[in-house]
Amino acid sequence: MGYERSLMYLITGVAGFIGSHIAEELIKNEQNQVIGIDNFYSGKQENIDYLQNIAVNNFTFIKADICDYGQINSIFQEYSIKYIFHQAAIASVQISIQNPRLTHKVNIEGTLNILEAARNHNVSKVVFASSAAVYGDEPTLPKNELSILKPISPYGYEKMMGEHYLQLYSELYDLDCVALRYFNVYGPRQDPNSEYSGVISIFEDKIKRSEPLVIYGDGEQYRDFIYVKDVVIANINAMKNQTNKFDCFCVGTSKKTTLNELVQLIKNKYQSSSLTTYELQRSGDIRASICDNTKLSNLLNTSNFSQIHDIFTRDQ
Ligand code: UD2
Repeated sequence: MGYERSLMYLITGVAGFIGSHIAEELIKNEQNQVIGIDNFYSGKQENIDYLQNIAVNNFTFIKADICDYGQINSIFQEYSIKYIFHQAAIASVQISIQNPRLTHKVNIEGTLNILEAARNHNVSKVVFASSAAVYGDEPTLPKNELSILKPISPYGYEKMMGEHYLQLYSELYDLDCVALRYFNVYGPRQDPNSEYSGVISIFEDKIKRSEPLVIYGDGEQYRDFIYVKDVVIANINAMKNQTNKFDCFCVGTSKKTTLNELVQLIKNKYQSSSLTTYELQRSGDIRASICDNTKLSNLLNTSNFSQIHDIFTRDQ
């Protein structure tokens, strides 16, 4: 291919929520060549259509499955990929509990396939979508990069294993690797249509349909909600900035929002009078989740993250 290898990116899971936002940011720069892959397990064709519309001949989509090493290897043979954002996963705690063999295959073997392709084709750096799920319900808060890992679902365990594989590849094969532990990510294009979708997308969808909002538990549980555009900035800086051979960052805002506060913010935004009902706490629900993002703030050279209060008092 006639492309400049130094600017060739691969995004796995490019049709998904976060992958499509990373692609959107990268293709704004015409110097960047972006290859995106997805098997549409949860990704959406409409996200690919959107990216193809805004790209200036610098975005190539290939339908491919990270579980198929032959297919992945042939993409690396064709394109001189230098940087990988590995977002593809089955990102559901509940599916992992129901079908751990399936999520193991995608989240661990699929990740290993990407690392193997990276090793065999001289990739410079891999940035991996990890998750706060690696911490499980170990109660010490706020979480930081040195906090104890105690996953309580196959999904959390698979993300932890993914991180361990990245660390091994950095040590054994000199591949630069970064794991980003996403806290609760929200923003445009998040799919509201599953029972286990992000709570913000579910609540916004329900308000638009004038349906009642359901809070599981007393609503005083809290999360560290981070806007997807800040997650994109974290990804791009983790890729471009100097990091340790293997490095890891908590990707959150260090601010907590309770579910009750969230409901009020969303209702105010849409001037909605939708009912809120309270139901039993969801099994396996974690009461509190918040990170200390000092390390990420140092990487980004700012502690100025979008705050949920600001996002919900202006248009997204
Ligand atoms: C997040 C991640 C999950 C995993 C986990 C690790 C998302 C979407 N999920 O799960 O992949 O990493 O963290 O800890 O980021 N809720 C309601 N009503 C609803 C939906 C949800 O009250 O209609 C509550 C839910 O019970 C929970 C909170 O909202 O207390 C957040 O739920 P979530 O599914 O958005 O995210 P979470 O933190 O359970």
